[in-house]
Amino acid sequence: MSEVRHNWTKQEIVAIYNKPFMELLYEAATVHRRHHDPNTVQVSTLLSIKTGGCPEDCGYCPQAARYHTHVEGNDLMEVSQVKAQALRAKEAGSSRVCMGAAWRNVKDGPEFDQVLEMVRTINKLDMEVCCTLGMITENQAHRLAEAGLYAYNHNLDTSEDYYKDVISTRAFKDRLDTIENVRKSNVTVCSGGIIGMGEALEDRAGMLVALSTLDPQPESVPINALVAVEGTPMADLPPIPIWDMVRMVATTRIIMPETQVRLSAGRTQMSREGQAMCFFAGANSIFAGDKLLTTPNPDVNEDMAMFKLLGLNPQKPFTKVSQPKTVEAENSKYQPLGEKPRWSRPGHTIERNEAAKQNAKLTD
Ligand code: SAM
Ligand code: DTB
Ligand code: SF4
Repeated sequence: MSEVRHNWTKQEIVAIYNKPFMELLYEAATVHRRHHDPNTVQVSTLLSIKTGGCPEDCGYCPQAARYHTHVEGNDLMEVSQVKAQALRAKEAGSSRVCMGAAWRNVKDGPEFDQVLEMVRTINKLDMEVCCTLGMITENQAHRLAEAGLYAYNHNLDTSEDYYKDVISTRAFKDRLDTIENVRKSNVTVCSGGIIGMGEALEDRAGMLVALSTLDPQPESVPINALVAVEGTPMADLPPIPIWDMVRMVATTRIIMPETQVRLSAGRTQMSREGQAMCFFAGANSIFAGDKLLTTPNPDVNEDMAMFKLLGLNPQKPFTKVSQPKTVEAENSKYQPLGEKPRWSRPGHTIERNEAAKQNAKLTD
């Protein structure tokens, strides 16, 4: 019988998170070994294909146009540039490329067609392709699937309750709707969140309830530590203790045993010992490359040295799910529908987001 449960409660999750540290680690490592090779870690490379200028107000994000940050906006990258970067990532030992765009949602048209071509190109390099492009419709998910997309990243980021304190330009339900649309295609779901945004433990647990009660559970769950970027509303939040990261990873591993848990943003602040504890607690994926989307990440050579030290091996592509077949644009079954989906715009006021926006007006 499958060990995967879809009825976890917030109380149960809080109780797991709060276990004595050694018991938590032991339990998580035991679950990890039953479902995964503990010496294998999947390595993804992030590529920001469209940087900055985003209309959303996510309080953590340096790419939101309304805040004044170090990020300079760029147009969508060319397919040839993306191919060159993917080849570099492959040579460096990466099995997956994750392409991020600072969009609220995908719009049918030449830019989306260009992204579909990027997906085809990378899949033909025999690498897993992931995209994170904001909200998408079911038709757009099918078109990405046909192009050969392996995974779609769309984070819940925090609990439904705390979401209202972080973002006012869309609602938690919009995120769930996109995940549902992805699920209607053959693309795997990558969804997780951020800790260190000033949320309570109940919010961390609330996010894990929302993720673990999805059926099926996401194939991958990134756990990010907030990268506090100057100019964003969360610039002054203190870094989270490593213990919180380990507890979050361990709890995620226990309640989502088959999922790949990704130790994501925030690794530049973590020692090797800290990261080793996360791997022991069940993390089995990382983002590699000297940049995340717009902020620094550890040097690739340092990561490879850490892998050697810990006896970890990079996971081969398509180990968990087989490679999708790419359908060429001219043979596509799905045509653009030109839909105008009604994603919500709650538009409530979030004090710290408002203050950062006002500050940006003064400094621009
Ligand atoms: N615009 C799309 C969206 O929001 O879904 C895709 C790109 S967005 C940058 C992808 C994810 O990056 C966010 O959901 C969030 O989890 C993460 N992220 C953004 N800024 C971050 C930060 N400062 N620290 C940690 N994670 C961050
Ligand atoms: C995810 O969960 N983390 C990645 C990826 N999915 C797209 C992004 C982290 C971004 C950190 C801030 C930045 O570099 O802009
Ligand atoms: Fe835009 Fe995504 Fe950043 Fe939010 S997280 S501001 S949607 S790029």
